[in-house]
Amino acid sequence: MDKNCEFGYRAWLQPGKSLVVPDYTFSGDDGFALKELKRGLAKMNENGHGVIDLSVTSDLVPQSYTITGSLEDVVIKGGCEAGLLYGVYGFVARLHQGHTDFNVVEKPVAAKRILNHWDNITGKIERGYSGNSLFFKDGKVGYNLKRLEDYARLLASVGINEISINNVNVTTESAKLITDYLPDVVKIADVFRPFGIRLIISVHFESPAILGGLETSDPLDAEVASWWKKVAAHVYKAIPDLAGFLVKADSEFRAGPMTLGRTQAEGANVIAAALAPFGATVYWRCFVYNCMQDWRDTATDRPKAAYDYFYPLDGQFDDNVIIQIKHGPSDFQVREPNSPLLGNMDKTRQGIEFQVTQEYTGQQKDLYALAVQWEEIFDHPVTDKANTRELIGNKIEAVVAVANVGDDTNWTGHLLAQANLYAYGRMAWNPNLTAEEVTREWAMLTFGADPAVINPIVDMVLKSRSVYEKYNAPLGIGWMVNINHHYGPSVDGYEYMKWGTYHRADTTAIGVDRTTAGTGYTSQYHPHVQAMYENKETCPEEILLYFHRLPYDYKLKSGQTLIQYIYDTHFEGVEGVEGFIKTWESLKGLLPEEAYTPVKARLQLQLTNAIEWRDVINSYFYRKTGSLDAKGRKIYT
Ligand code: GCV
Repeated sequence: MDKNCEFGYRAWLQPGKSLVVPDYTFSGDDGFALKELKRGLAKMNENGHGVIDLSVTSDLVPQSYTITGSLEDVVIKGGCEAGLLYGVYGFVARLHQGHTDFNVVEKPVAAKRILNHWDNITGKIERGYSGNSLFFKDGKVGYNLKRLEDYARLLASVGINEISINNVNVTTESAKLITDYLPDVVKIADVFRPFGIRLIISVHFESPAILGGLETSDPLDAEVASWWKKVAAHVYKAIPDLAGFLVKADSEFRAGPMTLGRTQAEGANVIAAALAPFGATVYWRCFVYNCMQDWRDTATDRPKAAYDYFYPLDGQFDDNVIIQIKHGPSDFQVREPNSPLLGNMDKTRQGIEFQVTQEYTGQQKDLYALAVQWEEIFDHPVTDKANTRELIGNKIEAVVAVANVGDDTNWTGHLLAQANLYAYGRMAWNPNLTAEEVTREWAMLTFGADPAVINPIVDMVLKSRSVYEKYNAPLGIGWMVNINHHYGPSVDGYEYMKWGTYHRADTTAIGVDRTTAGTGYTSQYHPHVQAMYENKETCPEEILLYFHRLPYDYKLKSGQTLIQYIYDTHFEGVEGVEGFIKTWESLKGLLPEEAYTPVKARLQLQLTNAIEWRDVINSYFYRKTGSLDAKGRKIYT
């Protein structure tokens, strides 16, 4: 690799060349964790002597770890090999953050911390913004072994413990990962296993027909059931610790049980029955909606779909099915309420799905701190008793996200997008961590401990979600993007299409009334959550247009009219990006050139994008309303 690119490649696992640690001797467990520990300490400076004792103990619960003692005498214990490994990474990370005394007790809140890759077997990545797949190349499994190991290390260091390797949009070719290509998947599993990471394979719902040559894939057909059993036995013989299968069915033109007159539960259970003997899980996605809506139809409301399909099936899913619910009812927009399915369905196991890849959030050209959004999502109430954070580790046992990596040297394209991957792992491990805490950790591990460098970077990253939101679609309305690639503004791009994503702006008002007087979406929530959204006064203002149709002269709490709010935020968004550029320029000379220059270039791209958003949105609403900006700024007419 080009020497100049090593910084980005190492991401948050920098060697810590300026750190001073004792010359350690090691005792206890001498397995993989010790190897990783030695690697983590390798480039640090030594002074004096110290000892580190490593052990796996049944006194701790699996995956947990403790670190105790002082710099010269450290004891790291894990509840299992993976727990010990997390302890080792946790210890090295704490050295980078200047810790010298250790009294650490760590246990992941969510047992399953999962990344889904939307990698196609062609080598391209659906919604990928940082190069090609790390797993596939030219229509086959194809990877660079060293690179996969380094990737596994990055993921394990933040506690990820399961990954799906192929896109949920499974093709007839990628369907063969459970048959013809299985020997190659075995090799990938071998790379990730020492890092405590188990693989998941996305499977095609119609595999019995596509791969098995059966006439149907009907889940209630006996031959279909026995086909899944036979294939599962074959797969588990090859990869006994495979975590399970992931399925996208009846979604976006993909067949599924409903196509065959069966329920989502019947579809999931036929696969679950085949995986059950191996203790494996079916991850069954709930992203099911009518993607052929007529825009004239105002009765159908897409956000209601997942709840309508799944809620009545509570209690019907087998024990080894986890339903995987996108965090919001739309599709990873900048601002959405939480899905009303979360925490509901008492008799069904649940996972929450996020997107680390920045599909609607700037595509790793624009800076966007997902951690800030996740913190808000965790704060949102979903049931009468709990917010999402409180459900994780209880009702919600899996935290899942779509990966943002590819074969770009720095993994994520935008160097600062590494913060999102880091934050995802840390917040899945512990959703009580704040965006500020994880961003600071990431910044210190990546750029070193100098506050003059770290503080401005942390500040800028934390502001980036709000800045992006300001120049994007206003107040939770979403979707005003280019319909194909989802980057950049196209206000009516989705408006007359079949996707069920309408803002319905006219000359007097904008938004869809989703209250009980409107589409009734709010009634899917628990009563006090419903009451909050139902009423304009109590609905959080930043999401007002998700729930309410409002006139442009509607007065917000600040006293601004809605139209003036739209103008103001769009000017402010551009100013925010200009501020980022200034901040970044102030760091010139303090950062490695390899970090400084490409990030500067991305910030310039972001500025162009923000200006485009500002001008398109402001013109659009000026033309609709004829309202001038109260502050007399330039709006293109
Ligand atoms: C993998 C959105 C994305 C699709 C994605 C889909 C999903 O519609 O644009 O690329 O498909 O979500 O989550 O299944």
